[in-house]
Amino acid sequence: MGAAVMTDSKLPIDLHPEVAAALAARRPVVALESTIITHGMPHPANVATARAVESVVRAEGAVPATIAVIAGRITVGLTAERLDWLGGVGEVMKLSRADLPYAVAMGRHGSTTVAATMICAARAGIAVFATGGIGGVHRGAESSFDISADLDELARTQVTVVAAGAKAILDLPKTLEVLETRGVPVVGFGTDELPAFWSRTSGLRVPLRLDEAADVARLMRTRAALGIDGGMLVANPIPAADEIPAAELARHIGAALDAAARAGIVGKAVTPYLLARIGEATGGRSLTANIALIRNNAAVAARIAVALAATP
Ligand code: PSU
Ligand code: MN
Repeated sequence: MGAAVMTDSKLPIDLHPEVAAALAARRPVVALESTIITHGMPHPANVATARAVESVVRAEGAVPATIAVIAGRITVGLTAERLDWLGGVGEVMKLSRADLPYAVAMGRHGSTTVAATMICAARAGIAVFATGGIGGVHRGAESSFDISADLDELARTQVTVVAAGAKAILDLPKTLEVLETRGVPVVGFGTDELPAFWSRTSGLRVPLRLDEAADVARLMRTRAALGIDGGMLVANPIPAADEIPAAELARHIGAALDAAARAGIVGKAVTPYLLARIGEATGGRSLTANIALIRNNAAVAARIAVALAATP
């Protein structure tokens, strides 16, 4: 399972030897989250996708570091055995900033959301992270107050997150407003529009645009040089061949939201519930699109990490 490397004497964090070696040599590393494995996709597509995403990162010349909490230890870079186990184990905690320390303190297993993965990546010294889509402001947040902790984390933790925007089940205009308010740069990668997860377009303009991984790396260095805390969102649209048109999805999203309301789904259960309902409603097409977009994000994240490692 790999020797433990303690990066801090008090922090129970284990870096996979390959990840530790890459970080020590300043070679490119990409963090990957695990909530998408335990709560975002059905078994066994979840495990196959997690493996495929790691391969994509490797093919671009970076080392993948999938992050999860295993028996209270923050594990940065899962072995193949552990990835298999996590994908099939069923009930594990979905960890965000609020509950990551609980899982560590109590020796629990947990998968890390975007927020918790950012925290762990930052502690390990990993600057770039790929996911599918970040959490954001939910529709009806004006009454439910449901706003993902991912947004706050982007505002405070210095990790660059490559995602196909925020998940289309959310209120995307409000999500953009919160990111703007909290000073999080939202960079369209090769696009002027905020991608809408399964679709390339949302009708919303992104405030910033970059077309090259090297320019994203340069922006990261400049932010660090300015002493600006917090991360940034690189919004990378799903490849055109894999997208589901937004108009077609709108119906399914509406139905899933209605079903969630009727079933009284709240809190952490909302996003996994909606993703599962939309998967059923689209006959698995939303899952296929989700797999395509996360692979695409992993490739871009790896290129950014490579560019970052190349410039002193
Ligand atoms: N990207 C995906 N599928 C997912 C997620 C991201 O393609 O399931 C997860 C991430 O872990 C993200 C979480 O942090 O969904 C958002 O959950 P919530 O809305 O409860 O904050
Ligand atoms: Mn929420």
